[in-house]
Amino acid sequence: MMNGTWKVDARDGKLAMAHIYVAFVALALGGLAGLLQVLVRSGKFELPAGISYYTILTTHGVLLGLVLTTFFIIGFQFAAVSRTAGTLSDRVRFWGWVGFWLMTIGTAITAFYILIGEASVLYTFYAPLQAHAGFYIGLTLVVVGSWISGFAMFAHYAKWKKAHPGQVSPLLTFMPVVNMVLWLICSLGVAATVLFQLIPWSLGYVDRINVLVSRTLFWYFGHPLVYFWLLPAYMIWYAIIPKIIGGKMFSDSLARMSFILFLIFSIPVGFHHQLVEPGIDPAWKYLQVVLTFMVVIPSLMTAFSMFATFEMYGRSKGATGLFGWLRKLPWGDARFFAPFIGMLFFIPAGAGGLVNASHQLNQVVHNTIWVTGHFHLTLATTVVLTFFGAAYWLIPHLTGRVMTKAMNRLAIIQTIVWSIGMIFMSSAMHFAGLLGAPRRSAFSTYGDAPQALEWIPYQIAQAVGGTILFIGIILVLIIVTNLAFFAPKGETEFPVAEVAEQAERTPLVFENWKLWIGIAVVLILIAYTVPFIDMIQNAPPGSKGFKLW
Ligand code: HAS
Ligand code: CU
Repeated sequence: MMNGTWKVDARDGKLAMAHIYVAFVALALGGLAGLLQVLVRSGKFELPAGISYYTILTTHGVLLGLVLTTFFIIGFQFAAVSRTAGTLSDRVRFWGWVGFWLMTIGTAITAFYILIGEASVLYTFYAPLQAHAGFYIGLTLVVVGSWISGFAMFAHYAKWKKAHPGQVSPLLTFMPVVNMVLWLICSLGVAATVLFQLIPWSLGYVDRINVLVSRTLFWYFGHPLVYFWLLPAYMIWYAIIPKIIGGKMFSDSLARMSFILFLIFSIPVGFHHQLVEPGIDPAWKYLQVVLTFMVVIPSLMTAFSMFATFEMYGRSKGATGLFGWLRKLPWGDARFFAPFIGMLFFIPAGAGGLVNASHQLNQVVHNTIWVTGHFHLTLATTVVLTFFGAAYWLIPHLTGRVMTKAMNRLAIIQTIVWSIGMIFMSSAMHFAGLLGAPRRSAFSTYGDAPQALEWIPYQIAQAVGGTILFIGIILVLIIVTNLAFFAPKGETEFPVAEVAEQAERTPLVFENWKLWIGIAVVLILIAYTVPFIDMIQNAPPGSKGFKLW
């Protein structure tokens, strides 16, 4: 079943492609918004027709942070479970389509309210900023749709397990299941604040909102959200890249263990986004920072595992010396090159994350554009370049086409353009942030204050980088359109790696869901119960809604 010619069923392919189309449309529109932002922030450009900077910024964050990611991930995961656990049943596929349409309709509703200027509350929609209720209702549909798709994947997994008693499930089915369990547990938090706080408040049923509770529920969701984005990139690194380079996976067990560690540790850590927030006892912040450092471990395991895979492969091809194996890697293959550059960027990106998570250092960088620099390395480079690299084989596999040499070359150029653009933009953001430049802010010289004037060269570098990145977006859209509609017909492999011979057999314990979900729930209760009770018992009167745009 693990052979290279195994194909995703055409009907499952359609479901996956539907998600992928929406993802890339979101990339096109969200990328355009991003271009406008860096131009505005350079101070050399003003938005026409009285459009608000914050409307554009909300469009950008929602389309790229929430829509591109969620749609690509669910599409990719449907393809992955179909490829490795067999064709979806009609029922599972039907529910997959229900999920898709709910998410798409929800996205359209949310986008409508953002574009008419009724919801310029940014992608984190922090209270007391108040959007039109339609914004929150649209987002609710997106989340409910994603739950339905998650349950469809669980049902597919359960069917496989039933047909294969006592066997370890395929890695690329196990991993999507972990990711959807993670997503399900964490999105309960955002569902709670949206349904019980934000919607009644925006409809005027209640006048005031408990801001701290709503932000806490948001970050209970918001941090695992970033791992929901990251884990599909890790699926590609662990289970697909080794096959693309012609090697083997270092260890199946290690990959599963790192995913389980993400499931356990990625939720009880939301306070690291609230370290400067009053109303949370420092002891509880401390506990959640410790847990944040725990969730770094599976990323370090991943780094180790990737190095091991590359080195094992290089040495099997006769490489010598400490780094000789680097020369044996297939640099000319965009399916490898784009994700590899993503890995490389994750080294400084992850280091920046450790800075953010350190309570004292967070005082320096919080709410500065440093943080924006951080997530443009993690999400907009590491994760996104990996997704691009996957699209280069996934789309032709699903549409029955092949990538031409010319398109592969363009994809290599795309990766280089992206890297250059991001080095300019993200470095400038990090430096400007250290000098105190705020995030979530339109261009402002604060009455030509000397400190604000120091930021300007960096904001111009940001604009240069952002413009280069926009060219990168145009290039990837050209490639994706070609692969979906114009590339020559043919067979493209959906690569799935095999495990190295010397690796240990995978134990079944990784699929003891009661155990892992149980531990996750216990840690969540330990990390959140007392501070949450505090927040409710000592609640201030609450805030009315504000529309500051
Ligand atoms: Fe983060 C803020 C801490 C990872 C995304 N983060 C954000 C926000 C986003 C985001 C979107 O503690 C902004 C939210 C907002 O709007 O306010 N982050 C961390 C930590 C990690 C981390 C500790 N973040 C991510 C990932 C993201 C992401 C992943 C998206 C995908 N982050 C924070 C904190 C804040 C924050 C605070 C709040 C800041 C504030 O004050 O507001 C860790 O998970 C990072 C661990 C990663 C590593 C790197 C391992 C390296 C690997 C690559 C190996 C390379 C190879 C190739 C094999 C330790 C795996 C090598 C080859 C050669 C030849 C060299
Ligand atoms: Cu976080």
